[in-house]
Amino acid sequence: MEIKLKKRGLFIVIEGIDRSGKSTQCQKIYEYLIKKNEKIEQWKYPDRNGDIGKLIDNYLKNQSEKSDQAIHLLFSADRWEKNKLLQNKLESGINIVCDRYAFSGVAYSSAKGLDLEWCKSTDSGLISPDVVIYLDLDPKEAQNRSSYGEERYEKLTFQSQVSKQFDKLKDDLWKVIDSNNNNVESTFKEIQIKIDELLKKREEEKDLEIKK
Ligand code: 2DT
Ligand code: MG
Repeated sequence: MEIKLKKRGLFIVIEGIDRSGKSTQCQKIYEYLIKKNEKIEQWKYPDRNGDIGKLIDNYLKNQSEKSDQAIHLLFSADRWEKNKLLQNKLESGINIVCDRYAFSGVAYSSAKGLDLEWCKSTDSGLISPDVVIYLDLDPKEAQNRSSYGEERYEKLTFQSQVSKQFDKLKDDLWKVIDSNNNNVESTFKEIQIKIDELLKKREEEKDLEIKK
């Protein structure tokens, strides 16, 4: 009998419109898993420091123009560039909590009128997350939060459209959390329940491997 104790890392994606509290909750998840002695890294898309991410950053800051299709492909390329690294990390047991992923890619680009299926197709084959935590926020509420409006997409009409597109992507993998109350702790409590569930499931899978 071969004993396989290798634990695959969890891939946790946080999604939502701008100012929905994703970065704050990513940090909370990170701290929570550190406390549990888990290996964990925080990732973020777009990765504004990378070669492709720099082009995206200029576009978001209105310092350059791109066609809707070209910017969509750049966002997608940014993910493909790191897909292998992501896979290696997960396989070596590192958990990854990621602020935005391909779901943002599809929601934001299709909100401009690009075909939903075409938007999805460019990310097809990327690693799938174990869960998509969606922080549900009324776009009108988002407007009142700090630093809103600094970047290209931060306008009420556009964010409302993005929110509608996100609704079309929700499936069984998603855990939707109402974050309109702006309460960091109560939002995190709900996330924690989901994470505990995933950790437990992974432990059970590991036990099964040993018994085989
Ligand atoms: P942040 O505000 O989180 O830095 O995001 N976006 C993001 C896309 O249009 N497509 C994508 O694939 C991703 C990952 C969402 C910057 C903006 O970029 C948008 C907001
Ligand atoms: Mg933003």
